[in-house]
Order: sequence, then structure tokens, then C-alpha cells
Amino acid sequence: MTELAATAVTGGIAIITLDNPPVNALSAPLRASLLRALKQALGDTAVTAIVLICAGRTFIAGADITEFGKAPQSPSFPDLFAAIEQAAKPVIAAIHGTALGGGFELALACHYRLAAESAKVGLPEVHLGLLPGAGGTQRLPRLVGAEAALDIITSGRQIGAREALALGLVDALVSDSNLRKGAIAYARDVVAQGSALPKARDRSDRIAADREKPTLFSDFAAANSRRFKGFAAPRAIISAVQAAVELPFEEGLTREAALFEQLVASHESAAQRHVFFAERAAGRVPDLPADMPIHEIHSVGVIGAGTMGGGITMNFLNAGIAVTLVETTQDALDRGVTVIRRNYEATVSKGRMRAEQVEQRIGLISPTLDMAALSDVDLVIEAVYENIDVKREIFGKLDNIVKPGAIMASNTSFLDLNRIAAATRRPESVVGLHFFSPANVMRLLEVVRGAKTSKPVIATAMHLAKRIGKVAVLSGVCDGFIANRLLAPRGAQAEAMMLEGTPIAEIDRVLVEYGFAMGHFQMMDLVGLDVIGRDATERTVMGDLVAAGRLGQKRGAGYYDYDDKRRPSASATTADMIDAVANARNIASDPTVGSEAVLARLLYSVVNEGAKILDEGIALRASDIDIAAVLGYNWPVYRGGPLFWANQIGLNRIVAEMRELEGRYGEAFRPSDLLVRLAEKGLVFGDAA
Ligand code: T1G
Repeated sequence: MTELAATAVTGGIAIITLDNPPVNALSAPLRASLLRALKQALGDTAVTAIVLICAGRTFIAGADITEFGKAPQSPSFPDLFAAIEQAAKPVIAAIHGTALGGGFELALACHYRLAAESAKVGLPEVHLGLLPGAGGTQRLPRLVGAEAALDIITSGRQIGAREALALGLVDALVSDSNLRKGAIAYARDVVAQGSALPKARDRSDRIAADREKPTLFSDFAAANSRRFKGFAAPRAIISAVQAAVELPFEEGLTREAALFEQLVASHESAAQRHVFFAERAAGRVPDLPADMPIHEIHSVGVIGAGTMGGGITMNFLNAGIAVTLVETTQDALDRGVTVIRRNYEATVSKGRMRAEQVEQRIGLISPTLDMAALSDVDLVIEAVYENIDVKREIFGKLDNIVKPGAIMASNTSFLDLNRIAAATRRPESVVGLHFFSPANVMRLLEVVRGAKTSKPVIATAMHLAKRIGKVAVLSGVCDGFIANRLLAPRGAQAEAMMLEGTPIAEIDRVLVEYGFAMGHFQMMDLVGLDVIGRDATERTVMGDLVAAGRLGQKRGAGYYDYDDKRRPSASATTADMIDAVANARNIASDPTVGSEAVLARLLYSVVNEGAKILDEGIALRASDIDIAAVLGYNWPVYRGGPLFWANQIGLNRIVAEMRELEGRYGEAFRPSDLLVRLAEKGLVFGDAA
């Protein structure tokens, strides 16, 4: 059996190299192999010190997440880490890439930590609904103090090598190209010094100081209550770090383990682990060979410098890609560039960007009123308003301007991409790139595959998404593609319940209680009712509100009234408008009572739409639909997305309840064929039906 941890001894230094592609996840086989190598080196009298280093692109990136939920396999993390920490010879972690989770926790159990200059360390377990379960909540506070430890663990952020050195997380830095040699030299120096081996667990100075701050933990919890709302892991992390300050090390480890076991068994963590893998699965397109040639994208054109065009442009500027920005008037062009500049300046003021980067990025824009300037770009993204004739006219012109092989993309959010492609002589080069507002923030990018879009163009779009920090989900052509189509029923049901007499504040409260950042009507007010402007075929409350100038939060009144702090409150005017529209449309009063009943109306309709999107082949897989909801509509990540959530409820129960709802509310609740097939076979979304 090839050992995943191989040892080479040079000049008395044992270098144990871990090699478990792609990210050296600390799987059970790797833990076992490492323990064998460690014991062998400790028993070898020729060995005076031990270096742990990794092959490939990164140090250990954490426990093997695929092992969660399975029977634990030895050696356990605590056993392996105790063997390292209690070793009689110096053990030095040589870190490159990203030492994360259990990987960084292993480094904390080592006596010394060396980092390559480009390395990063972190404890991102919180993003999986977990906490560092291998001593991280106990060792880290002893090195950096409770406050820094709470920030690092609850944020899950990656810390660059220089900051790690300053914090005392690593002991020295070496150049990227010199990590192995630097670690050997460092080991030799450690041996030569012959001093006692430092153990993080023995450090008490930092936590002694923390014991003098009795409200440290309650203050931290209170200061972050909004950010942590609905999430179990942050609260558990606070408890674990508090145990590090208040309990002896071993008791703190026991406390940490108990909290970890609770989290790893929770629905929330299962949902967040599902999202982790779903994000990565979304980038895989079955019918695209792995070696599919892609177009090199060195320059981009964006047509339209409005809200979407500006946000789209920023994605490319952030990736260092030049953008030719086209508008029809100088005023619109100037306004577009000004908004981009202001966005960057706001980021600088938050300390998340250096001031000199603003000019660097703005300097990548070539503003122009002349579409002919797009003749040499590799990709053009059209981001003008949603009118099929305007888009077809633009693509007809582009066809005569852009170079052979250039990709022409539309940011359309629901129009028929095939009709847009048909305006050109090269539909194989036309693709949809549907960004979500604000386009420079939302991570979802729907790549819309037209009937004639070529495979290299799809492969290029999927690859480009990752390059600009987006998660691409491939969509077929339909009204609303995936995310907008998926969530439309939630709005329809919310507005139906409103007209039946269910208070809009109750509907919104149920959605916020479920975990959405805000309810349906509050979101409409935030976006602006005039912006949403639907092609209503009949009288609507929104239409009456707009006619009355109640455009939403920006006007201090929409569905809700807003005080000077923009806090929403019930509006008698809106209540009267609801009654007037309900009467005009002969809608009987029949309020939906109870949170569960309101939630079922709102979200079962979404689950049903997701099943249709999947059954029609618009989405490649169930988890893509979950990703579209989580990343496109902020579906609470600890719910895993609509289809993952439906699986947890049980499809049989959903079908039965939908049939009752169908009897009262009709078609929208007729269970889709796929949903019925899965339920009848005792299957779940994600199974082949
Ligand atoms: N376990 C299993 N597979 C993993 C993995 C992991 N920890 N990390 C990544 N992969 C797979 C991933 O699914 C993908 O597979 C491939 O590796 C490349 O990943 C005890 C309990 C390291 C920053 O949360 O953040 O330790 O799709 O596409 O963009 O306290 O992967 O190719 O088949 O993301 O270069 C804590 C998770 C675990 C880190 C690299 N650690 N990973 O990003 O590549 S819990 C994490 C990442 C834990 C301890 C606790 C990123 C990355 P495939 P990728 P990347």
C-alpha cells in the first residue's frame, strides 16, 4: 500500500510529506499513515526533529468533509494531535497554500509553524455549520486571546501569512520557493537551541487576561446577534472559546467535542455541507469533455452602463480584465463610470480595498459611445433594458462588428435567448450570462445555454464565472431561467394570500422566521415598486400603490410606511387598497392562519416549481436549483435550498399537503409529475426518478 505520508530523512531531520490530492484533506487513511510515519520518526535515534509538509497545491485543507455522518475511523483527530503535541522531538508544520480547519488545527498541535509568504490559514468550519472540532477552539485562544479567536473562528476568514505572523499564529515566514529548505534549516536551529518544546495548550497568559473580562462573551454575542441570527454554530463557538478561558485544557477539549457532535448531527450543518458540495458540482457540465478547448478572454465589452452594466463591469475590473463600456449618451456613460468609482470608494472606506486600486480598476475602463469599439473584444455582454426588439437590434449590429470567435452574451433575465441569437448569423456564439443585482456582489451567475450555443462557448462561460468569483449554474431557455422562475410562485402566493386577507406583515414575518433576510413585501419596497413594474393583466395592489406614488422605501411609503430610520410599519392606506382590489376582483376573505400554513403556501409552491425546472431539464441537477436559490435569492444557507429542505420534510408529506392545497387554491399546488414519482418510490430530490 502506498503511504499517503512518506518520510525522507536528511541530516537528522525527518521530512514527512503528506500527499492526498486534491487538497490533502485529513482523511482517515491519511491520519493513519501520518501517525505511522510520526511514530517511526520518533523511534529513529538518527532523527532529531520532524517537519510536516504537503505535496500539491496546499497544506491540509481540513478534515475530509465526505467522512462526516459516517462511523468515525481511527486514529481520531485528538489521538493524532496528542501524539504530535506530546512528541519528545520538535514537530514543525511547513505551511503553503491554505491550511484550513483540521489542517490548521494540526499545525496548532505542532510545536512550531512555518508559513510560505503566500500561505493562508483559517478555521472555516462555521461555513459548514460546524466549529473547529480538533482542538482549534482551545489552542487558538491560548495563542491569540479570546477576542481574536472569536473573530477568526466565527468569521471563518482566511488569514494571510503576514497577519498570521503578527498574531503569533505562525513563528516564521519563508519565501514560497524555499519552504522545504527553510523548514529543514528552521528545524536544525530548533534542535541546536535545545530549548523546551512550546505547546499551545500550555500557554496561559492570553486566557488569564481574558478571565479579567467577565462580559467578553456576552458582549461579543450581543454585538453580532444580527449576523448570527438563525445559525447554531456561532453560538456554539462562543461557548467553546469560553470553555478555553474558564476550563482546564482537557475539560475544554471535552466541551468542544460535545458541541461539535451536536452541530455535526444538525440539519443546519447537513444543509451547509450540502451547499458546499453543490456549489462545486454546479460547475460540472456532463456533456462537456474535461479537455474542452475554451476561448481566452482578455478583453470584454459591456453594452449599458446602468445598474446592471456597471455591476457587471466591476466583476471584470476586479479580475484585472479591461472593459470597453458602451452607452448611447455621454451623460449615461459618465454617470455609469461615476457610480462604479463611488462603489469602489465605499469599499476603500470600509478598509476592504486600497485607495490606489480604485484608479487601477477605473483605468481598465474604455468608455465609448461607439459600438464599433467592440470590434476586437473577446466577449461582449449586453445589459440594456428588457425589451426583445432592442436586444435583437443590438445583436444584429454586434454580428457585423465583433471579430470571428468573439462571444456575444445577453444579461437578459427572462427573454428568449434563442430569439436574440437568431438576430445574428452565428447563434453558436451567443450565450446568456444572467447576473443578479447587485451584479458585483451576488455570487450566482446563470449561464443560459441556447439551442445552438456551442460547447466551447459554454465551457468558456463556465470557466470565466470562476475567474470572476461567481458560481455558475447552467440553465436551459425558459421564462425566468432557474432562480427567477423558481421564486416567482413565492411572490404569487404572497400576493394571493394578501388579497385573501392574510396581513402582509404576517406573511413577511413567516419568511423572516424561516431565515430570509426580509419578507416578500419588504423586499418589493426595497427594490422599488416602479422598478418591478409587472405587465399586469388585471388590477393589482402594486399598480394602485405606484399610481398613488407609494413607490416603496425610497419614497417612505410602499406596501409599508417607513419612518425616518426606514423602519417599516403597517399602513392603513395599503390596507384600504388591498380591500379595494380584492372587492374589485371578487376575492373572498379567506385568510391563511398559522405560520406553518403560510409557509407551506409560500414555499411548497417553490418546491413544486423546482421539480418542474428539473423535470424539464432546464437545470442539470437538483442541487443546482438549491444553489440558484441560496446564491440568487439568499435562501437561508442553513436550510440548504428548496429541494434539500423538501427532502428533509419528506416528499410524501409535501405531496399530501399539496393535494389539500390544490383543492382550495387550484393549479399552483398540483404536485408536479417528478415530485409524485419521487414520493411514490420513496426517493428524494437528487435521486434518479
Ligand atoms: N474535504 C473533502 N473534499 C474537499 C475538501 C474537504 N475539506 N475541500 C475541498 N474539497 C474538494 C472539493 O469538493 C473539490 O472536489 C476539490 O476538493 C477542489 O476544491 C475537524 C471538522 C481548500 C480553499 O471547510 O475551502 O476540518 O469538485 O474546487 O477553489 O475541525 O476547497 O474537484 O471533486 O473548492 O481551489 C474545514 C473547504 C473542513 C475547507 C480550495 N475545511 N475547502 O479551493 O478548490 S471541516 C474547509 C475549501 C474540518 C475540523 C473540521 C476549498 C479550498 P471536486 P475547490 P479551490
